[in-house]
Amino acid sequence: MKRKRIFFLESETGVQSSDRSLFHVIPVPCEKTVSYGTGTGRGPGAILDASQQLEAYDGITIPLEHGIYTHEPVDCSGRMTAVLDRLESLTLSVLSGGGIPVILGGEHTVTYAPVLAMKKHFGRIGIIHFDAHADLRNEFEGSEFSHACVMRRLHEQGAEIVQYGTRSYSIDEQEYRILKGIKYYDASIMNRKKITTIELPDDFPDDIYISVDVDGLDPSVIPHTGTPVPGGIMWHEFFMLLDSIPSDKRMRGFDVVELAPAGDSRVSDFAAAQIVYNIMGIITRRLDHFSR
Ligand SMILES: [Mn+2]
Repeated sequence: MKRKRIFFLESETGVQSSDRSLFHVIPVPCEKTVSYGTGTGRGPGAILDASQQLEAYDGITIPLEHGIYTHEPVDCSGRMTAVLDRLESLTLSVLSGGGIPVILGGEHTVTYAPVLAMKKHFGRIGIIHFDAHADLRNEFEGSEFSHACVMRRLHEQGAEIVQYGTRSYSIDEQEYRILKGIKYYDASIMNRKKITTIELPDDFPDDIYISVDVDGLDPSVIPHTGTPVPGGIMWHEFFMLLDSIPSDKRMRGFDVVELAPAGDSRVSDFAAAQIVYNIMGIITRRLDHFSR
């Protein structure tokens, strides 16, 4: 049964025009290499449904005034590499129109495509990565394009990465981080040192992409995800971190991935939708700091 097309926050905006919208929401209902709990393929639909309950006013401004357009969900049939190719070309077309791509996953593997598109478009790209997991494995369960490998593949492609909230990873991943000088702030370090601001290396790219695996947050905030891990980032702490991103950095796009909707509880779906809208708010309030 084909799902009725839903637009992000359509309840407030109606359907906005594509070429006049700053934000281009791209649903990617992809679930191919999920290893534990399933359901992340239904994540984008659940976020779009929950977005109808958001308030247009986020407590500071009205981010939707900059325009939010929701694309048709990306065709996730066939091989993972084919899905990624489709997503990369759509992201490139959004970027060349001056839009900000907002990717709704889906498993974390989908992050590969928009970041590659950003790298092609901007030359350099830095990823601020929120996750319980490092996603730096060379391969996982026989796949190099597993959700557990996505940051490794991107680092190999020259993307620069800083990780926040990590707390579950292998010794090989840790060795890779150290070998490659990937900066990370594990949840335990953040907690012990009371880290509430984002610190980026001096030479970190000015163009940045934010990748939010919802399991980076604490399961008390977002319980419905494939691989929940205790001890994550709390709600207000998360937005304090995002607000602290240095103002000379340009947030070029972001994703929210790995939501696995429960069906009988809306708590995680709504939290994920609110994260999407709050990040839009943070981006729009920083637009004065740079010309697009
Ligand atoms: Mn994760």
